[in-house]
Amino acid sequence: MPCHDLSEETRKHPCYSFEAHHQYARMHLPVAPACNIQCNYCNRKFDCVNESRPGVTSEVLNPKEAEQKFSWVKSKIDQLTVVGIAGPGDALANWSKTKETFERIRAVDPKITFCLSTNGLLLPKYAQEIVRLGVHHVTVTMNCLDPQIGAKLYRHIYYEGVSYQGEIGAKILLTNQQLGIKLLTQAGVLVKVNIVMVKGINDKHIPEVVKRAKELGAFITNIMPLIPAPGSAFEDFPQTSMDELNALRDFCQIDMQQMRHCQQCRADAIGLLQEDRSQEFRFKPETFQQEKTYRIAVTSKEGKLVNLHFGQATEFLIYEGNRKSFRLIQRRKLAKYCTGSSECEDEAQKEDIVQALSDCDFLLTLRIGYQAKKRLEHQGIRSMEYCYDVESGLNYVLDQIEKKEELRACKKLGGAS
Ligand code: CLF
Ligand code: SF4
Repeated sequence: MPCHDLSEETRKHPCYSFEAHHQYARMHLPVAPACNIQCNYCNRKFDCVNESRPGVTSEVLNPKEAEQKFSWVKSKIDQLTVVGIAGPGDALANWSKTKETFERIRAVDPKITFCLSTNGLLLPKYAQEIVRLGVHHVTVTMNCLDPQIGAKLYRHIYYEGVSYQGEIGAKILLTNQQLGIKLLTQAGVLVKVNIVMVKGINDKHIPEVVKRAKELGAFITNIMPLIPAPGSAFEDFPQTSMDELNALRDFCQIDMQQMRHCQQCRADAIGLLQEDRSQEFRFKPETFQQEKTYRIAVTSKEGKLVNLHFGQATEFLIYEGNRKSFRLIQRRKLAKYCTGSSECEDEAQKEDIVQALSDCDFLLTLRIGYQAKKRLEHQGIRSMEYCYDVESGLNYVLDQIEKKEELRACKKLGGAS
């Protein structure tokens, strides 16, 4: 893309340009539920519609729904210039969903600017693909450079099928963040580095982080206050004071341009930064709910019955549909997840299989082991065990979804009374 197009995109990007934020709108598409790290300031389970902070959303969409919602919002908000994927988990931990969403949107709108936000763990792996997709604005949250500080900020990371804690985990994350930022900036992507300021943990270290961001070629840094999320490890920490935050921003401004108009948006935020309209654009039953479709991977020996263990499957039947009908859209050939005790140790292969299914919402299978189930959940794929025919199994999945939604609705009613 020629440079003047990039500067035009940036001029109209409400987060990258202070002048743009009063005029131009962005929408976040919450297609990325899974996360591969645990920051001590985050609790993504807590869904409060009045709350505004990253990681929170009132709904999770699949790529097709995201495309529908984009078209809907675009028809209502003329000044929409940016579509971003910012969770509620990590955009890259849900890569196939993120990618499919951008591809679908590009097919219906060749001009809209793409943006994504990530913790950076998988940036070295996906930087090239990000560039190829035409994403020219990427935010990486990089809170520190020192693994000792990182160990206080991150409970664990989940990388290539293994969970790491403490300084070892932090070191992998911090290394990948820096390498990933470099790969992006070298390819001409404008990187914004977000830094969460946690008093007593990384506040004194932040000027070094800003300097490093500059060396890596970042465009701007955005030092953000800690908002203590209920249920998170930092829930009792004090919220960062604006005076301290602004003093730090002023200090760091000497080295690097500072963003000062961030609203710490929800993962489903829509509209001008200062005027969130996400509630106005919640999925309406009459427009979307009936059309809500699911993608379900099924394990079957011959295609009629759900009669194969997840670990033994070499082919997954991929169905897409809703209550009205399901259609077999693909037979996906993959290696066996588990073929015997020795091969069961092949973590990379297991991870590849999970990644290859990451565009699916559910797995319908005869049996699945605890570890495999957890690993799929990390990718946002729920597994359900079943043992009759495929058709009734697909409906069984829908029944379970409806039951869960009813339960959630009852809980909300109970809480309000
Ligand atoms: Fe979204 Fe982030 Fe893109 Fe903006 S938000 S992915 S860069 S389009 Fe903006 Fe929201 Fe602050 Fe993020 S105000 S939290 S900086
Ligand atoms: Fe939460 Fe984002 Fe951290 Fe994941 S990377 S734990 S979603 S704040």
